[in-house]
Amino acid sequence: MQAPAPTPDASPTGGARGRTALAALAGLLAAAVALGVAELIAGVVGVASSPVIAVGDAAITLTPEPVKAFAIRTFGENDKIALVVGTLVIIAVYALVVGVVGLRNRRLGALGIALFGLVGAVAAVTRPAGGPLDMLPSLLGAGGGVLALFALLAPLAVAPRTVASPSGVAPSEGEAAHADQRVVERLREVLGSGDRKGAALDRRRFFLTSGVAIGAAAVTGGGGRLLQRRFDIAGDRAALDLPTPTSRAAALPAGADLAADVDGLTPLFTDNREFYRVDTAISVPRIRPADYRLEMAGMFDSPRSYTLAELFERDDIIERDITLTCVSNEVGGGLAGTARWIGVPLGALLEENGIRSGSDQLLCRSEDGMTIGAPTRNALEVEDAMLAFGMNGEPLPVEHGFPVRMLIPGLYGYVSACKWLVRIEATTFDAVDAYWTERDWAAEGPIKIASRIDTPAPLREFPAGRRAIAGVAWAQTRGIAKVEVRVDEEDWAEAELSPEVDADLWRQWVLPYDFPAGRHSITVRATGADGEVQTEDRAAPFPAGSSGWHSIQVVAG
Ligand SMILES: Nc1nc2c(c(=O)[nH]1)N[C@H]1C(S)=C(S)[C@@H](COP(=O)(O)O)O[C@H]1N2
Ligand SMILES: [Mo]
Repeated sequence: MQAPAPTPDASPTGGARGRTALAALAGLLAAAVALGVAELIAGVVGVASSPVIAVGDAAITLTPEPVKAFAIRTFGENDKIALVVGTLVIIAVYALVVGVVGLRNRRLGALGIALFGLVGAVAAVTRPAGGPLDMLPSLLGAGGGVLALFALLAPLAVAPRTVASPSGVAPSEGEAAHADQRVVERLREVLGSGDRKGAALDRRRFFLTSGVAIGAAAVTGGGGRLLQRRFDIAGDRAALDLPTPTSRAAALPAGADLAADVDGLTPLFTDNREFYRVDTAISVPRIRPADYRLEMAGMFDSPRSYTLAELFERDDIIERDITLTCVSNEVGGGLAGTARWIGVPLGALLEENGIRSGSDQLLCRSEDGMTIGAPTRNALEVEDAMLAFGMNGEPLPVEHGFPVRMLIPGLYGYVSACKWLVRIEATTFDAVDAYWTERDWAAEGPIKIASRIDTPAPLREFPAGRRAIAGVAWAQTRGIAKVEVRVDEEDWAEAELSPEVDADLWRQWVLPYDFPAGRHSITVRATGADGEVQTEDRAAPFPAGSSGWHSIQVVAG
């Protein structure tokens, strides 16, 4: 018995040019299917896991400052759109090439799409809040893309009419051998070089498959976008009006920000978009303002709950400048930032719920279930401790805890700065461990005094002569009194400090220095307003925060 072989209904060869063009189109459609499937999965996993968004985010993070500045200058508010369009154009060009390569070698084509998926997956999982699930859209999308590519390339290189090899074996075995041969033929068609001589081009099948691919891309992509809408709270956030604080932040003296005159020095206030971000959120919690409730529980005499409107309507709203620091910050690292925050005083709120004296820990719960254990004493006694909902003049960005987070000056974020805060349980350290404490980080995390050199950049070569050595120093709640700099084996020299504004705010420091040609080491140390001199003893961030002097090597040419 002879099964009919597939019969191409078009020209036997199709012409090399036409075939290549169709292969490029196949690549493009495969990419569309890949992106569509990825959007659909992102509709389940979370918006930020979409490869286009993740790659765009990564691109922003990896783009050097001058290029970013150029993009913002050129595209203004549309810089994000320009980035997405640019990303799509690059993907399209890449896809055209993958299609043509795939025609000659299916495996290479598949590899090209897999690589594309891998880039998306890595971008998604390495976001600050990235988790393993975030790789799914890119990986499954790439899987869909490979299938689409194979399906689309198959009609471009149909095997010539298969003829059963005559064999003297018994009919049943002959049939089996024939089936084997067809399987091999089919495999070759799918995996191997499809551009072999004599291969035919099945245009009708190609265009039918293309139609299916376009439909699949549109349905998955469109469906994914619809699904993702349920995550979107950008509109709700933008529509919020922050209340006017009854107590304003301390006025800034003229010339408060030394970064205006010193290239490379960290600005006094950190842009929300530049603000460091540390959290465990696989996908950022998105809480609608209207749905928000803050619940008080545990060791309170009269615990109650608050809507966002109730928090906004209070008459004790404060505005404060506070520098936030992460316990994971290495000596010289960038996990610190300063913002002007607006919120409700934490002590007053705890008192009005009748906090009991036996509580020494506030177990703060975030919408995603994460817990942060803050010492009750600091929450009550540190003057500017607050539940913040405003950051640098806007509602908290979603990544920084929208709509409400806690802040306690003087404590590292992991024991004080719970984002997406939905519940405060007054309890004790004996009764329960919070997330980080369970992982053996110190239960109480007072911020260690620290200083950092921002400029010159380490290992940088610059012309010999006068230039500023500058950076920031912080010791929240105590304040910075002095910063000293040592170049090579010289004596410590005192740097100029930015004006004292508030003890919770870091201070910038600057020391102009005449660099002779050659290699130099620069070291910085700070002294707190309480007299503590920053220790030279090195400690790693784990378990209670890093210590030691920041020291860099530079070369003056
Ligand atoms: N819900 C939640 N809040 C959190 C965290 C987290 O993982 N989840 N990380 C904490 C840590 S370790 C720090 S340093 C600060 C960082 O705040 P930021 O991301 O706004 O800079 O948030 C804290 N609040
Ligand atoms: Mo942190």
